Amino acid sequence: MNFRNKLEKIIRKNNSLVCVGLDTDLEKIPRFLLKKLDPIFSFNQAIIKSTYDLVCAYKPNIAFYEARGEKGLRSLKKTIAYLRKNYAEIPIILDAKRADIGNTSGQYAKAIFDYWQADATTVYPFLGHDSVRPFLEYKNKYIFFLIRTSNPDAKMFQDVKVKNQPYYLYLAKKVKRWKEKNTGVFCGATYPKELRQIRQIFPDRPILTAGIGAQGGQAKLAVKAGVNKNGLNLICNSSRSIIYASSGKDFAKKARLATDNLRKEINQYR
Ligand code: OMP
Repeated sequence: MNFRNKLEKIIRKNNSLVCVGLDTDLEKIPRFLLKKLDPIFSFNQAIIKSTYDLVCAYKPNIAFYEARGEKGLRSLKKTIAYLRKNYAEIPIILDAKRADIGNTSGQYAKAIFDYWQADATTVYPFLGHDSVRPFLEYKNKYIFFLIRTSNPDAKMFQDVKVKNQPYYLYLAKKVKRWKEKNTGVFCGATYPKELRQIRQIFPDRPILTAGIGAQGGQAKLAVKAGVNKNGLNLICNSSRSIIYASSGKDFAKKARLATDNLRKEINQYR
């Protein structure tokens, strides 16, 4: 099943637009887990077991695993294998934010889709179509183009005027004309006005957003701006405010509560 079908199915099944970000940092996980053979995997496994029926996707950010070298990469591999084996209906977005010349992108795409077995990933589109083509050739997979990032300094370059409009809008319109359709876009939840503009350009494509929670984005504004006309196809990632909801023995239970609270809040505004 391709990413889009998988996503639409799980959104309906779990009645959820919440994506839990598996941004697992050894410094932040409950101390008692450090006794385990693979603390990062044990943490992820517990979070997944406790939230799988409340989410529409999981998004591990590869930086958190690469930062720990071989050990971290092994934890990521185990996490993805665990998801594939036990919760195959839930899409995995491997957040890797790649961008390079086509020849190198081909290797990035191979790594993300063939080796890591992700369903989707994040890519910067601003090098142009030839740079992203190798990703797009994976027809059953999905690519989220970063159009408007969530950080405070996003304005610094993304608001620069290009042909009488901010660069992020110029980029969104250009990307829309590319013939491949296995693409969605990313816009930070911290920028609801921009999210609304981007939804108008892409009336029905899946949009990935992040920034609700730790970065101060408000669910109400982001959801109203970002869902399609059927209240679907907005993937709302939240990482720290869910996975670190507690640093005690009850961390998985508290993560479930945080996920469910966010799910309910989002559903109120869909
Ligand atoms: P929290 O702020 O802890 O909820 O994490 C947000 C996650 O979304 C991190 O993995 C970020 O790297 C990612 N993200 C952003 O926060 N801002 C962006 O502009 C883009 C992303 C992303 O591509 O997911």
